[in-house]
Amino acid sequence: MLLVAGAACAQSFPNDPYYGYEWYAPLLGLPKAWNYTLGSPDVVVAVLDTGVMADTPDLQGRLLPPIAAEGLPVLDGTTHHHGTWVASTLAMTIDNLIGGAGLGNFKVLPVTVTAPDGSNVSEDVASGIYKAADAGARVINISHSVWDYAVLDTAAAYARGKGVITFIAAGNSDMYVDMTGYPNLIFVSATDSGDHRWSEAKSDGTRIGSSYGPYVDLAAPGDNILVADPLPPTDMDRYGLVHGTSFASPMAAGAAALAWSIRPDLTADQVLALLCGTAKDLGPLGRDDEFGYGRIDVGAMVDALTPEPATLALLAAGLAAVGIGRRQPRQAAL
Ligand SMILES: [Ca+2]
Ligand SMILES: [Ca+2]
Repeated sequence: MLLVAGAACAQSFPNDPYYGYEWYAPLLGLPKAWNYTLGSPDVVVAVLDTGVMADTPDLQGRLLPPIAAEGLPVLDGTTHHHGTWVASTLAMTIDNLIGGAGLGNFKVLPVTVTAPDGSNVSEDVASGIYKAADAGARVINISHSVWDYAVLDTAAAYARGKGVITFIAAGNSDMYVDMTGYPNLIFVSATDSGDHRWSEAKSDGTRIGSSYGPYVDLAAPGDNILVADPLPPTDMDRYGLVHGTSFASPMAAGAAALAWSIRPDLTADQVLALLCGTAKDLGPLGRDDEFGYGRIDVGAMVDALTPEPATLALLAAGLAAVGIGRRQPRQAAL
């Protein structure tokens, strides 16, 4: 299953014209990962959001027929573009001479979890988790904050029982949030190009930035992220740069999907051990509230995966020894 893409040797790889905007791609070691796989179409990542625009040029061939949470209509993504932004962060087609590159050429399952006005309730998002897990998703991404995380965690436990990992955005309050206790939700905070927690002043003087706290498991880039934007015209015809933990979470989801693209036999526990064990430790030594176990490092993850199967076993054993495992108490819960 290890693929060595011949095109990876070409100077212009990947040939996507806006790839130069993706400062985070080399930081994450994506080109190294792409030497092994461009992402398997057998790995399905569910995007629980506002729907995804099916005519997005860079998502052609990536999208499965969309579904919706119980009682909600399937939205086509034309009114609220958030879902298309998230899906494109994850799965813009790599090296197709169009736009940018996602993390891999996975299949995306759009799952509408918002009402037509863009609002959502926790139960709808939870319903989306059950539906995505039953539809064959291997990875679930939720780029929404909700009122009741307990109902989501219960649904994510069901998904985890089927071998599915559920990633969720940490939130954009720029504040410490004293929250713990949802071991089946993998919370992702956002970093900037300096590997600091993303935090910035808005024009009205208030601040926006990644929320953080003891609930954060991992960090990933979430500032100036290239997305396909259905809104024409812009100076980057149908592309734009966005920020928020909404775009950090799909990066972590994409990293998990890349791990499964290379080694489909891995368990969810092994993939999480890989992600956390190879993440770049930032801030205070070890796990901390801003970055969790660190900023995902896809290149290091691939290094740990590819040379020797024994490396993975050692890594998982090492993490288990320090208490990282889903059956452990929350403080060590990954
Ligand atoms: Ca592309
Ligand atoms: Ca740290």
